[in-house]
Amino acid sequence: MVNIQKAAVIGCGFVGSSTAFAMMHTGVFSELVLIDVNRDKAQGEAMDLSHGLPFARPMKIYAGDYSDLRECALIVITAGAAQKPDETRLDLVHKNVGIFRSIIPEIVKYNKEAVLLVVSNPVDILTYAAQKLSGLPSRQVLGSGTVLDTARLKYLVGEHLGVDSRSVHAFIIGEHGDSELAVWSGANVSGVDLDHFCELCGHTRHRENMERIYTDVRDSAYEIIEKKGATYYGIAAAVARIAQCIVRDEHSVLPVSTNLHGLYGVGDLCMSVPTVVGRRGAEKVLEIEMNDEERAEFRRSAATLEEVARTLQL
Ligand code: 6V0
Repeated sequence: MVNIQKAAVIGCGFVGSSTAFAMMHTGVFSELVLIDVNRDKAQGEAMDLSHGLPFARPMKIYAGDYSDLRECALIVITAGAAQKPDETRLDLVHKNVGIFRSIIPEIVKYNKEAVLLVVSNPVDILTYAAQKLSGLPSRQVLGSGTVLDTARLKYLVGEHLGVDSRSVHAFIIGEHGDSELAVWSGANVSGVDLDHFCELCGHTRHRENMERIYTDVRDSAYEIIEKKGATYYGIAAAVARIAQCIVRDEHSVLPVSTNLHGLYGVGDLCMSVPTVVGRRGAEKVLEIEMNDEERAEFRRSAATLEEVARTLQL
């Protein structure tokens, strides 16, 4: 039996603790378990977060161990090494797959019903690893994928056009990393085709501007890491949004990382594409329209990940 309002965060570093903070403020959880290999860190974060509870909704936040995962409906995994300046997300792969080899069996020992939400990088490869290592149905194991990158895209397009980023409908898909792509062909502002909206705003050099925005999105993690050492608030907000979709069974469409199982011509591999997210995890993967150029870029992104996945022996 799971308690739909009980969740856990494994890994209480920058990302895990910020995610716990964002989840606490959604008001939809009654219990949040924090687990870290460094127990003091988990305890310190739990204390600090709990002191903010008089300003939030009543719930319990505590440091626990794997047996406390019983009854959780959602387990968020942010444990692992983070990118250093000049390191790509794919550089982290062997270190973090090693950590997942110890964490995932512990999770399924106590809970086979929770949705596992992978955040650690490289998120697509680690989502795939978590699917294989857990043996759970693949829809039950998803990654935060390009939900953050898509938020960055919406924010920058919104700034460029002077509109609320929530009115911008566009997706970054593929790898959460250097080979990701923007699906400009389907982008719109509340139903108005993006090119047309740009013209209405008096913007010329559309392609050049969108190219710049895409590059800024793709490289923003590098820039933030260069300036402040890590990224965590944006991803925390993205994870809290996904967590809320799961707990409230919202069936929202989000570009989470999920196993494509042959869709888009991609085999047994996790990548981000728009997906219906609800109580059972990645409930339906959508095959969206793309132009030929985007399709070719998507295939290149898949090939990058396939090459890495092949080396892992999962
Ligand atoms: P951090 O601040 O070093 O925290 C990592 C935490 O994991 C530490 O507290 C460790 O003690 C803990 N940890 C390590 N091994 C284990 C283990 N076996 N069991 C339990 N806990 C463990 O890193 P940070 O929080 O900045 O980043 C965490 C991960 O998130 C990294 O892999 C990042 O690359 C990744 N990010 C993913 C993003 C995304 O969009 N998906 C965005 C930002 C960072």
